[in-house]
Amino acid sequence: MTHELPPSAQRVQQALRDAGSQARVIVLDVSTRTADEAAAAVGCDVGQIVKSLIFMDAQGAPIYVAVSGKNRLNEQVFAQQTYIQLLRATPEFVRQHTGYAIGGVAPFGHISAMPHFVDATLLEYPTIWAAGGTPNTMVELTGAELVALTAGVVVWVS
Ligand code: 5CA
Repeated sequence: MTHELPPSAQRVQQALRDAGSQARVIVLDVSTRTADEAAAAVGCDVGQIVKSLIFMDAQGAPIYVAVSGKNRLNEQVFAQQTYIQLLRATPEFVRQHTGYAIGGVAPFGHISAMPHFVDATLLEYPTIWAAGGTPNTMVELTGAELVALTAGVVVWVS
């Protein structure tokens, strides 16, 4: 129930509802801070976990990339498709632009508008699981819904 969600997770739930999504953020009683922990907590393949990675572009603007939990993003492969050079972000940069702490970054409800990219691998599964705003909340949705809700550009990341 929404009123039981922590504030960051409520923000995710509200963003989903505002966008017309039926997806529901759930609270787990174990850590979902890493992709492996998240997969174990919800009982899915690690490839179904959405790693929400925040980078900086060459101008210092935030970029969001949703990466399958079984993939490691290769910056060269990404740049070949997008012409965007991804630079590592600090935890402070992540929080400043998303409003979420690392380990709980959701694909929705960010403080700053930013371009979204989605790993094509995530579209291979019937459903996927993303962080719900905190390191013990998750939300299940389809890859197509992730793409539609975030206006994400689908790319290969590895
Ligand atoms: N809740 C889980 C599954 S949805 C989760 O958030 N996983 S995650 O992969 O999206 O978040 C952890 C990611 O944060 C790591 O993959 C890593 O890219 C990034 N990260 C971890 N430590 C740092 C750090 N010190 N600075 C910047 N990014 C970091």
